[in-house]
Amino acid sequence: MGDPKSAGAARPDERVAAASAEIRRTTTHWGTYDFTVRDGRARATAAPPDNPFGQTLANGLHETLDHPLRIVRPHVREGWLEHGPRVGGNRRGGEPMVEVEWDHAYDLVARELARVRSEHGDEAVFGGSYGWGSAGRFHHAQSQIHRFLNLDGGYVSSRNSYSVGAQEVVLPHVLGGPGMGMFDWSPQWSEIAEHGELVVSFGGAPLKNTRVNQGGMRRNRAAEAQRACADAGVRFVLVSPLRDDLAPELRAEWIPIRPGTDTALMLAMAGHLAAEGREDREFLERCCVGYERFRSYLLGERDGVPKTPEWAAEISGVPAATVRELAEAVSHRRTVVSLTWSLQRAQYGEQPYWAGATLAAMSGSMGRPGGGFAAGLSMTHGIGLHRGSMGVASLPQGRNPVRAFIPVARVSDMLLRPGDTVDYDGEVLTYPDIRLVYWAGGNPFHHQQDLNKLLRAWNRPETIVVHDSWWTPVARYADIVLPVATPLERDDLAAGSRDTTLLAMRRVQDPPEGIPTDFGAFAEIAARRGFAEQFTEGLDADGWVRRLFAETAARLAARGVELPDYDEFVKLPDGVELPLRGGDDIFAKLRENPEANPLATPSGRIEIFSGTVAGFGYDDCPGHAVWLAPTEWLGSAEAAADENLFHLLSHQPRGRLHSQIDFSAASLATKIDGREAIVLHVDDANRLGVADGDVVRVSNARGACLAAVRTTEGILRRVAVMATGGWYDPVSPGEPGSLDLQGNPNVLTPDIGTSRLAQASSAQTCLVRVGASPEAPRSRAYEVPVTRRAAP
Ligand SMILES: Nc1nc2c(c(=O)[nH]1)N[C@H]1C(S)=C(S)[C@@H](COP(=O)(O)OP(=O)(O)OC[C@H]3O[C@@H](n4cnc5c(=O)[nH]c(N)nc54)[C@H](O)[C@@H]3O)O[C@H]1N2
Ligand SMILES: Nc1nc2c(c(=O)[nH]1)N[C@H]1C(S)=C(S)[C@@H](COP(=O)(O)OP(=O)(O)OC[C@H]3O[C@@H](n4cnc5c(=O)[nH]c(N)nc54)[C@H](O)[C@@H]3O)O[C@H]1N2
Ligand SMILES: [Mo]
Repeated sequence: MGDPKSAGAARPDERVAAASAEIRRTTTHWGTYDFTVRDGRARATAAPPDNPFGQTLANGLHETLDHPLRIVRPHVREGWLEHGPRVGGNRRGGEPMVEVEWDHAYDLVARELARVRSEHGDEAVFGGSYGWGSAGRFHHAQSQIHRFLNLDGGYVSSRNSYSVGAQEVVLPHVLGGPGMGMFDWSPQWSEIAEHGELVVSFGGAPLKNTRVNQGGMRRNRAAEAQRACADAGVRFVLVSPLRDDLAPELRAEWIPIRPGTDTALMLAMAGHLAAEGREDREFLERCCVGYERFRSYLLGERDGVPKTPEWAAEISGVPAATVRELAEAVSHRRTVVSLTWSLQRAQYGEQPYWAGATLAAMSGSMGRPGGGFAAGLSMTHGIGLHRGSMGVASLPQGRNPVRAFIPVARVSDMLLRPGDTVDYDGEVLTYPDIRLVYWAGGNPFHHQQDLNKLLRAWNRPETIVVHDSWWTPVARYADIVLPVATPLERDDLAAGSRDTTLLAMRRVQDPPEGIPTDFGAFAEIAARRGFAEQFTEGLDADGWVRRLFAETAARLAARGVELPDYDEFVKLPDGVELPLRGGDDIFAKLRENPEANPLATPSGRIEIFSGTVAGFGYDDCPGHAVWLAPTEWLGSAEAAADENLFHLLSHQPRGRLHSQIDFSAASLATKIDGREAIVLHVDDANRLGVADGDVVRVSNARGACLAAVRTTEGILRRVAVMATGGWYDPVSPGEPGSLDLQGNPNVLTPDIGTSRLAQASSAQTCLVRVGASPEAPRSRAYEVPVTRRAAP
């Protein structure tokens, strides 16, 4: 195996012709790839020949495996190793990490779990462990950690997602069903191509977002599916601060809008339809409840403010004539009201979703083919391509005896304010007193807002255990790090969500010597905790993958679909194509017969007004869609007084998945001199006296980072866009408030809930000051942190 730090990594263009070379195919969240393997090591990465769009994020993938940033031994933070766990004031991230023996590391984790559970109870363990992890049904990190912690006595969990946290909570009240179900109820691209006439796209459907798909994908088809709509003559209107949010091939009209004001625009479109009597009265009366009450709000009968195009123009910056024209078009044409997920990742993020669903219900297109409401078309690859799922088996997680949970984005508040209460979807939750945090497969130093607040919160628990494969930010900020195999070093079953291929993931190479999978590490700790047998059920990883395959085969057989024998299946490079099940078009059925096909809302209808939500009495999320001015936006007095204040949007990166392998060639190619870019309008850059490539300081009261300027004319003035996922790289690691050199927007974003209803992330509600930076120290995000060996 050799020293992984010196193992020569092949160049991406090195297509090996040697006779001993072998091609191995496996799947990642960003696609299926062929690896050239020689002498047991991966030498080159390529997309399968029939997937020309698939290469985007693969560039250099094999080079990440034997990279110096790989963690090859367990490590313990120096202060923790020498003085043991302590409450509060820990210096995580600011002390050297000390290499220890595997047995020692496993013993430490097992003893610490035992101590915390006996001294403080099972509610003192936080195992929410949010994160995308990797593709694979068995080695899925969240399933593994949750199964492990459940058998160990349970854990405080987290609910909902960063992706769609507001939609998941509000839409069940409005449209019924699980909030995630909305993806399968949305009109699909093929239906839009066939029947649709107009797509009004709030925030767009950027192709960069279709480069990823949870669980993987066999072929990238999103670009062709979108283009088929344009070719069929569907008109696209892009309402977004950023012109790039729709592919140029769609020839969209671009309506720039102030961030965070889409609700006002939608309400004014609805208000225009109401004032003109152009709404779909028949559908509203038969299939919806609460329209009259909403209508009186639109007309200003209750608050004295009619929601007119002029009113919305003032708020959103979209000219009144455009609002009027758009409203008319929506009511005349078969229309999809389409929203990106990022609209809800903002303060009052419930509102654009409720307003969008309401506008669609008024439009005449809801429940008709190729029309209606779409929540997240193309936000990951499969959404809009397929409805339903293949129904592949997953690892059973068991039962969690601990009831306490948090809305996922409230993690810092939980750690900072044990015993305090928080409103959530009609409940009052109490934050538990967390002593031990265990994370596998996620990176809170990527995903959480207000990283300086997170750091203060992160320093409170007694012990933090992390599994990761590289020196990622979350690994650097742990007390005990257990390095694990990467997905390219495991055999598994891949089944992407809303994908149609069941594929064998074949390990491309073995992990560095001694490195276990997450499963292997948990099995070792389970043995020390006395429940190895329950955790493994006597199976090794191969046995488990075979069991999941057999279970899948049995499920499919019941649906009349036959799978080959497992040993035959793993040899099929193209896997098996499977039919999807589930994913009804519930709105078509509702329109057809609401009595026979009620929605899963209290009334069985679309709840334009929800008595349930109104009954919660939340001032920040009343009983129907409303406009509420956010605390940070370009319409604020603060922004009006200072033209160097910008609205910062932090969107998904085009060169990687979140923060994963941020040091890869594909990710570095999107940076400028190893640092994240900030996109500014040319006029703004000129006014600030900065040009392309210059380093600027981006700051507000919460924090500051450096970023490199990239100018364009395709952005609304006074808006700045940064990609998420650059590895947090503070000048003084471990010290809250320290300048981040990499350009991680989450040192700037606010950590506030969307509202008392969903408490979801509000990352997009963020004003920053941008100014030239006299100094531009290099980012050291990809340097190996200070480590040492334990004294013998
Ligand atoms: N400002 C701002 N912040 C955001 C967003 C935004 O739009 N703006 N978007 C939010 C959204 S939608 C999301 S989904 C989150 C994403 O947040 P995360 O899902 O937490 O981000 P990832 O970078 O995917 O983190 C995965 C981590 O797990 C590790 N890993 C991968 N596979 C495995 C495995 O098999 N085992 C183990 N043990 N580790 C593994 C990776 O190395 C990485 O450190 O970010 C959110 N944060
Ligand atoms: N390449 C790549 N693709 C990904 C991911 C990734 O990490 N990398 N992550 C995946 C994940 S986990 C998720 S949840 C999805 C997220 O999907 P989204 O959340 O929808 O994606 P974003 O890229 O954050 O935002 C899309 C666009 O919305 C626009 N926007 C932001 N705020 C506003 C606003 O107030 N009004 C309007 N009209 N537009 C606005 C921005 O210009 C932005 O470019 O993406 C997925 N796809
Ligand atoms: Mo997400």
